[in-house]
Amino acid sequence: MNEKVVEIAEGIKNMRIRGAGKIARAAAEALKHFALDFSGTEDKFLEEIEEVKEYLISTRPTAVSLKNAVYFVINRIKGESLEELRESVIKNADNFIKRSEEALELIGKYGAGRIPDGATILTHCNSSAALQCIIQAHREGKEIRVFNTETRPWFQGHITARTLAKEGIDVTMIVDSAVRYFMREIDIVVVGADTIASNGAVINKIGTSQIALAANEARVPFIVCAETYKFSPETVIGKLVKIEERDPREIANPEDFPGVKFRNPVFDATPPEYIDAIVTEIGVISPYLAYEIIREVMNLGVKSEENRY
Ligand code: RUB
Repeated sequence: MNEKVVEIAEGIKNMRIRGAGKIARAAAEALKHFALDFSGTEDKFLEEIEEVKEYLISTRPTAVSLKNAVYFVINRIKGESLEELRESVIKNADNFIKRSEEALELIGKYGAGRIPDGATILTHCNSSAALQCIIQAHREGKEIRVFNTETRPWFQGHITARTLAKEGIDVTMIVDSAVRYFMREIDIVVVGADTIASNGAVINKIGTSQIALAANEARVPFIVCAETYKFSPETVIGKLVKIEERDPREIANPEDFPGVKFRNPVFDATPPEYIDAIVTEIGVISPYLAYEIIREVMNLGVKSEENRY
């Protein structure tokens, strides 16, 4: 297997590369490296790229952005000669990365509009899309304050807090279980997404659904920032989103707790009734429009499972 592909795939597996958007762009980059470095016949190219596809997709199970990026690049391969095939993969990968970066910019602009001047925002985990909105609101001159959860067990909240502080934004980090305690101070919750199902349910970092419940109880708006490639075509044909369960040693050393079992699911699903809006690069929508996004934007032929994104 291509060295660079292995490096990227292992980086995604061990979470050196993490966050649904970054994972997607890294997978596109891996396919580009495969094409750049390949030497052999056309048939071998097409055979090996299938192996690379399966390998990349196997690295993390929950974020559909990964599959959508891989299918975006592979479903658009054109050409007969090796040169044409290679160029096509490189072009598609570059195109995906460019579109993904442009999407973030637009999400920032649209999402910032939803953040009132003087708002206290709560965010969870570390989402580039959510941060883009928050930072954009700050750059537009809005006086904002952010509470962010540390996000157990991987502490992705540390990255969020540092990023916001570096931007000069007033940020306060809290433990995940303090969310409801602080909810009375929050004006809006802004989070990202790993996958959005056809019924509008949002799968994001474990704990997101509890935050949504607390926000709903306190009548605090809850918005999700997500590129359209976070929408999952296969949920239209009845597939359930697989929730990743990671090594319990991320929580504690089981040897220190004889007789105790541990579970470590790292994502959960927030039902659409707790979500006020999803901010995408094609506009701010209701979660109930998820099916439309999948059908129109991702050009889904429900007939073929392969025909993703
Ligand atoms: C990251 C996470 C993020 C989403 C969205 O989980 O749940 O909220 O991936 O991020 P992990 P982005 O750290 O386990 O990958 O907006 O950057 O795509």
